[in-house]
Amino acid sequence: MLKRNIVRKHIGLCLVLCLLFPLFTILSSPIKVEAATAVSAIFGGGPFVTGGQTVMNQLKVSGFNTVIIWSVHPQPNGDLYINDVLVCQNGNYVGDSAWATAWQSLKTGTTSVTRVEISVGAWGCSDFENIQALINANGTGSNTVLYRNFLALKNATGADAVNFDDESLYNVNTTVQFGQMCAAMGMKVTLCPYTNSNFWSSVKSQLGSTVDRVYLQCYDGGASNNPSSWKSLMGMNVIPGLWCLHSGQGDSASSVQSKLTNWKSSSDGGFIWLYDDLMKLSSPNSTADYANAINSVFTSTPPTSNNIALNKTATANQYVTNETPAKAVDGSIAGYGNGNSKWCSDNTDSAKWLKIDLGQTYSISRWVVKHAGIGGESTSYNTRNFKLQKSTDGINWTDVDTVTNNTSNITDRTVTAFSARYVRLYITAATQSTSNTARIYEFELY
Ligand SMILES: [Ca+2]
Repeated sequence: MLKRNIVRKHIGLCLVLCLLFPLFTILSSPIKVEAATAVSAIFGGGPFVTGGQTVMNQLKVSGFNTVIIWSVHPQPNGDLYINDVLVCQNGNYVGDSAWATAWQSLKTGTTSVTRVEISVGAWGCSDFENIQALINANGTGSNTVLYRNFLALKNATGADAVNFDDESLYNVNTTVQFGQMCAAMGMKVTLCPYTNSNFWSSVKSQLGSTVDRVYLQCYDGGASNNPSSWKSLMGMNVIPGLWCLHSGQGDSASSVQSKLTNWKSSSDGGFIWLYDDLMKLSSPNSTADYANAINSVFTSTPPTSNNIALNKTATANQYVTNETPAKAVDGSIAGYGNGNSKWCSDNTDSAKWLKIDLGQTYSISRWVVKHAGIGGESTSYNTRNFKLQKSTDGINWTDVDTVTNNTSNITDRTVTAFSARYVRLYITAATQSTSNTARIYEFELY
């Protein structure tokens, strides 16, 4: 509990101090990608409040599918703060309207995010003590200030669940009543234990299916936690969490992937603590790299037997009538004059490109291009210089592999496995000569 407790202690103190000194912030600047069905969650503090739409836009393409804002602090009078910001009072959302709009955007449009959670509690805070006093005084009915304020926060953020991060009170009765209150307003409950398994298993047992996720802290005070043991205690798979690199400590993305692989049989995914630290990192430990590390453990990837580009959506910088982008992914190499199953681009664009939307994220480790010669055309038309590019949003591209001075009819390349939904063939020299016409009979991905 050391490191995290230090962080949390600051935030706990902040809860007290920030009411007087509204100066406390945690922040910085962010990063990018696409999600799988297993849980890939990211906790965040200050940047989720102060980062505005920019942070939301980066989360949407991060590859994380669950975003958890940490943390909500109920006050003795029922007011709700997020970190040091008053957000709900007397049943109304009273925070910044732009912030609520940004949060509501997380699950809309092109995004990897499918779920939003609000996390209550932290080490060194009196949040659950305050909840206990409010419930003891007023109950949990829909007319109580606690209910009305949480409902207002749910509506403002689009939250699907409330994450319970009690690290001090550990009162089963209070926690169960509060959980039932959250369920009554249409939210799930998730638990975030690092210790005190008796308490958490009692809460799970009494709340039943209202609890649909257990985020197990496997860092800091929970560093010795065994997901398999906790799975048995809780009666359900857990979602182990690790702390990203920070201050020369923590887990790299590849270390996250390795640990989660070992825990896979007890897990429904993984989570990363903490976006505030993550946003200071860069590749190979970017936000997207961490999301990919989690997603890749739980994405079953059909190995190399199938061409995943086959009949997927293809677009291009330009094409000649009847020689459409789709003909580069139709599985046919019917030759020129005999079906002519190629994409051809002959305008003046200096770079030609063919973009494939795979419809979902795949892990890819091999790519194949079949050039003009395969269709019986002059090999002088074979593509000379080109690259394989990947993207998680179909807009921003990263080079994966580069081919120069190709003369062959077929290019068949193996690359380090990468995850992407969008892949692009990017051509910088279309032929062996000065002719600027690209002719691609087939573009394949495995
Ligand atoms: Ca074809």
